[in-house]
Amino acid sequence: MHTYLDILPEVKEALAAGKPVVALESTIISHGMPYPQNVETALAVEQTVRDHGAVPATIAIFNGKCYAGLTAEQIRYFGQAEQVWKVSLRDMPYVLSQQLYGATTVAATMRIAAMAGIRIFVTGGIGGVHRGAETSMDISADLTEMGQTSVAVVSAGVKSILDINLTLEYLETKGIPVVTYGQSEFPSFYSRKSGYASPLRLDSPAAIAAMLHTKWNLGLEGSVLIANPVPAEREIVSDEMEIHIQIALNAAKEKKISGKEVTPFLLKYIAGHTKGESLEANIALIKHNAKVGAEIAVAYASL
Ligand code: PSU
Ligand code: MN
Repeated sequence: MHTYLDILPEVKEALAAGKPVVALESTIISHGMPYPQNVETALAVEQTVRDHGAVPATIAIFNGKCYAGLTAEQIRYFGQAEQVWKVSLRDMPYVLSQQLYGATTVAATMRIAAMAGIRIFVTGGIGGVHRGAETSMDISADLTEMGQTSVAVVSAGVKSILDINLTLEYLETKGIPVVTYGQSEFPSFYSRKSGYASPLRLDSPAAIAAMLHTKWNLGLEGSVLIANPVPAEREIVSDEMEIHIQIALNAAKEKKISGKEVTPFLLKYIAGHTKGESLEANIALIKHNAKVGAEIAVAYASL
């Protein structure tokens, strides 16, 4: 495994000393947000993790290796380069053996975090079951990976470009606990509401860390989805967002967007048509997730 894994010295030292480490993904940098906000956000998120007592490890692929921990210079590269692959699990062997630059999705980031020994991972939103999946079968590999790899994921819930109800059903099928931090309703990324009750609720990082500890000590492999609602002052009401989502879904259908391009297309389209308001919310919620994720990592490391 070490042939394919390179851990940044600071991250390696923290892991060896049992100190809290938080993994971060890179698809959000290269395919989820425009430049320069993507680079600013990635660096600010790393700083937020540090400010709350943990060591950040942004994960990506290049030179035939998986990197757990990037330098600021490498993050800047991923934010600007044109030829960066969006790498989910199925793409890993190709991108590694071809020595390409790869930004990792939730699924691939989780797997590399697990290889490195990192247990807590912070992102904005996970992939899930797409609307219309009954016929398209478009279900993100993020969900299957969460069913088998023991890395907890902190996100702002599930984005309403997806079918939230079907995503919650799929998480249940895969045995993945879904716990919302501090409220009883499951959040939907831009909004604190979704119309669906959260399967579980916990109100402190310590309680969440205790649940992770219990799950993995029981030998129950797999992830826990920790849903952290967007800060109230940055919330975008669901009805407003739904209009933009419908337009984006229609545009995707018209342009025959398929496969791995669907999610980046929808994200870009919506960001472009909400005059940056959605981008502001996106940045705010991922920073908030970084704070909560670091607090959970600190609590988990103390157990
Ligand atoms: N949702 C977001 N922002 C993102 C993504 C999803 O709000 O950046 C990215 C993540 O990297 C996630 C990936 O793992 O999209 C899912 O892609 P797909 O639906 O093709 O599995
Ligand atoms: Mn898909």
